[in-house]
Amino acid sequence: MTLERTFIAIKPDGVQRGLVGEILLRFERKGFKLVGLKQLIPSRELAEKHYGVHRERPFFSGLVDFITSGPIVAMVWEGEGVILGARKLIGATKPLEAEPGTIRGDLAVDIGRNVIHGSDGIETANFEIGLWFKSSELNDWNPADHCWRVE
Ligand code: IDP
Ligand code: MG
Repeated sequence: MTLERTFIAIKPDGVQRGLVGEILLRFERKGFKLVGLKQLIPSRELAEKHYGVHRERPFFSGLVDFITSGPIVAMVWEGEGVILGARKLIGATKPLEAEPGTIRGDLAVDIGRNVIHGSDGIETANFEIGLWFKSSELNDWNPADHCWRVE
């Protein structure tokens, strides 16, 4: 396993439903490290770049409408294997197929309102982190309980 960073965003439905704390808790409790966090209403240009791979899909414009409809909480989390680990915490894209215990499995039913985004691989993570954050918005720091974590 290598030390990685991944881009995670709580989508407008998660913010509107008051799920920000619940979601942050799951990542913190797991043992991942928060290195960047901000709330913003994404521009259409930013949302279209973020979901560029889905540009030809029928749901694309509705997805961009939704993502730009209100504040999202954008984050970067760091840890060993955090990219796949975060996808496991998040659960399957279709919330009804997501396992109970996952964020989508516990908190959502609709694929168009599935609460959270997570990068799906190293290249995507690097692209998305660079798209949403300036390097000055990301912090290198060592948790005070560092010595209790497995090296
Ligand atoms: P992911 O978020 O699990 O990585 P992707 O396949 O990358 O899933 O799709 C991006 C987002 O687009 C999904 O989270 C979901 O909100 C939306 N989406 C994907 N497929 C559909 C669909 O068939 N109908 C409506 N929205 C969809
Ligand atoms: Mg995806």
